[in-house]
Amino acid sequence: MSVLLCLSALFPVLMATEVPKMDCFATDCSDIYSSGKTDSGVYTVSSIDGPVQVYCQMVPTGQHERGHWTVILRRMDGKVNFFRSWDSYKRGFGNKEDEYWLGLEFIHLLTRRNQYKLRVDLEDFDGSTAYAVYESFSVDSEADGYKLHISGFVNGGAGDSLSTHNGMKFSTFDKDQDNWNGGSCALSKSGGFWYNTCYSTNPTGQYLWGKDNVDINASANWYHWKKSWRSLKSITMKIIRVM
Ligand SMILES: [Ca+2]
Repeated sequence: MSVLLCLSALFPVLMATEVPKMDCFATDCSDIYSSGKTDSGVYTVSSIDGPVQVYCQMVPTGQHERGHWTVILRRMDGKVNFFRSWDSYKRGFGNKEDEYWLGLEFIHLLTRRNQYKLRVDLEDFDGSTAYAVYESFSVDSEADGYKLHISGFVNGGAGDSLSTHNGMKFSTFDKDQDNWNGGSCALSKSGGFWYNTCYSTNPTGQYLWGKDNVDINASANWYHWKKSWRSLKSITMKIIRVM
């Protein structure tokens, strides 16, 4: 599959197939940037399982979060349903121009090969923003439950709502690997995540458009920013290669 797409990118007339922004040798957005593509947008990178589309956020030098970020999760308008099965979270879903989950298998393949840093960007419905950085981020294989490893928290005003999820396996409504013996966090909190008993952040929870008079306990939130389960307007999780 990937070989075919690479051939079509190299010989578009022969293959009669247009593959925009394809780079056969790019594994992530740092490689895309190195190949001369400096605008943010959706690009196609390669993995051993074939081509993968990602949103690359290219932040110019001179800005605080400069770099070439590979977005692994984006919530921004509630258009996509994130209450999905194990297979969906494994393979990824959504719209790369909009809301999506990149997929656990691809995230694992990336972070197995190189060392990555994670940044989480938050925005509330009043327009305030905050972020959190974890200097090291990796995800184990499916055989190990796609277990999360993070360390090196740096506070960008958001506080640390992810360290309680460190070392947890991933859970969905059809695969309960959390630490709550009394039930399923994914089922109770309407998402898929590295749930513990259950969470300090629930970025794949329900999108509530700021209507916090409903079930905010299952909302898309990040508790330590405002010591509240209030739903957020946007949540972006993105990674960048550091070694
Ligand atoms: Ca459980």
